[in-house]
Amino acid sequence: MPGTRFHKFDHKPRVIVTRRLPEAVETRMAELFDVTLNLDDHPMTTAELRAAVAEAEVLAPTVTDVIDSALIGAAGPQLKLIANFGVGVDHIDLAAARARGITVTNTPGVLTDDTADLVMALILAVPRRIAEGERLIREGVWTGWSPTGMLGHRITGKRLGIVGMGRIGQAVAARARAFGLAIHYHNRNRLPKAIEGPLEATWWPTLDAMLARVDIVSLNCPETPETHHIINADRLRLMQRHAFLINVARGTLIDEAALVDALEAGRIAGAGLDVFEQEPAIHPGLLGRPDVVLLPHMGSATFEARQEMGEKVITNIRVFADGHRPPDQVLEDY
Ligand code: 8YV
Repeated sequence: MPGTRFHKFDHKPRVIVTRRLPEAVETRMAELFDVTLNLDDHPMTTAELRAAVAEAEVLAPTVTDVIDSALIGAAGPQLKLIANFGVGVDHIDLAAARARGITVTNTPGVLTDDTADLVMALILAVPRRIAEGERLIREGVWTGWSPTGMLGHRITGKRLGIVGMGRIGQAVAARARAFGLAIHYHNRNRLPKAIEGPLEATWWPTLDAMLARVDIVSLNCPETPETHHIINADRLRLMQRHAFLINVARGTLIDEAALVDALEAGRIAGAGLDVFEQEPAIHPGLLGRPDVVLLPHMGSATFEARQEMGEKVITNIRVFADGHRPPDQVLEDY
């Protein structure tokens, strides 16, 4: 029967948090839970994570923790909830969690606007060469204005192709409309007219067809087995030579080696990347290129978002410990 695994805790839940969270969040957690914090914020080793899941009733991890089937297999029977700090859960083996009866929650909604803002920042930064211009000044090599200096490409009137039209994709579309971009999107399902209409958005049932027609591609889908390397060498070949690729979702959506090849061969015009295949390592072929803008996974990096993400983690733990379905449960009831 759905939901039958929820049971009320008769004590403060034993919570282990894997990274430092905003101070107010940690303070509240210490009031509410029997909590262990990671005061020096080091990414936990596998051995430390194994020790944590052997002891915790609730693990509060982040994107830097690999919660794979081996780790879940090492969990003691007391581990009941993985309350992720972040919306993406591709670092957690959901099937393994489900098989062990462990509930998984995330923090959707509160980082949507900030992440969409960063997409717009990259949509502006790459075609308009903003980071390159900034470097020119700092390196002391700017010799002054010239009629043909630092020319980039106009945004207004171009076609934006959004891959994954969920919360963040729609927030990108709303912003991009205000910049005069035409909205195209590829999504498993077409959106209702009530959403498509105001955005004047065009749905493409096949990604390949859309890639060949748009000027800027923004990846806004989660990483899943279906979307892994969704942008590979073949798909990069479908893109137009003047097109730009923006990714603030997950680095593993792109075959990074294929992207470097495409940039080197001039098959696409540039890329704006906030996420990478092997974070924090960056493909060396990207580092020296002037046609890419590289950011350190900072889509949700605002004080406001990180505070609200922490509040969501707390709410999910409290509701779960009270014996109810937590609001941001990732898997269906089972
Ligand atoms: C977070 C993110 O910073 O929420 C996500 O999925 O990628 C980022 O916004 C990170 O995941 C925190 O764990």
